[in-house]
Amino acid sequence: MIVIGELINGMYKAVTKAIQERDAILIQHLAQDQVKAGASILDVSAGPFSKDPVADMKWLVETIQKASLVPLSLDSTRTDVVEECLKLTKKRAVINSTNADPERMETVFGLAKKYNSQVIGIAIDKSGVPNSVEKRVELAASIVAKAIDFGINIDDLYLDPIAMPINVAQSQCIDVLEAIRQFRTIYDPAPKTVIGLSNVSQGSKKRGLINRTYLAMAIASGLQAVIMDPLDKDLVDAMITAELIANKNIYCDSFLEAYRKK
Ligand code: THG
Repeated sequence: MIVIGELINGMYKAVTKAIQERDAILIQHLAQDQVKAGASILDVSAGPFSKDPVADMKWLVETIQKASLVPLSLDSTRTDVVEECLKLTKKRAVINSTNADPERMETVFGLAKKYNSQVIGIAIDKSGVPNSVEKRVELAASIVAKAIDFGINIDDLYLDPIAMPINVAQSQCIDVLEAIRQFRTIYDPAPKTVIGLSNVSQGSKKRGLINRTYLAMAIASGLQAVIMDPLDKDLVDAMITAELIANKNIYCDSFLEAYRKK
């Protein structure tokens, strides 16, 4: 499983405060702790409340890279912000994200070619989040087609069926799992699949339980990458166990320790 650490995001109040106060230490600890816990990519978002996303995101990228040279997932709806950050990243970055809007795909895949980055393509368009599996697959297929037009390597594309909060869109939770299965059949070789796991429990009680149960089910559906909190030990234990049951690793009695040593 490719773990993309979600914690450097202005959606977290403490992170918004650290960005405003330019508290590099807090951000650098979040970066190092997530990498130590198994994240191989860090998602970076200044969040919806940033008044100056260009300056805030550039500061985050530079601050993180002083502490850890880990690939970054540049999470911004603004492509000008993404490009400024792509100029700074020292490792191959992930652009998070394009949707299926033709104009946005042109811009994002153009940036991916120019800066040799990977791309997350989210199955939404101008009319918003689809409410069926079929629509999700149709949008994902249009993203794959455009990526191929641009000469993007299929291996460098992650498809995201967009996980929705269970308290507002309960029936879509199972649709997202079915979309994960079907996305893998759009093209051969198959693009990778990813979800923003914590979306599912936003606004709910027992968030940890919902997150780890959903992740186990998504792994059974073939999920290969996940944006999540790697510091949630119970979640990581569930992920390791689900991957073991999915026959991704060889069983031994100390399978949790063995995975973490890798
Ligand atoms: N797909 C892609 N990118 C994404 C998402 C996705 N990026 C953002 C998001 N979804 C994934 N990251 C998070 C980060 C935090 C939370 C949820 C998803 C979260 N934050 C607490 C909350 O809102 O309740 C913050 C609480 C606090 O202030 O401490 O849940 O789906 N491609």
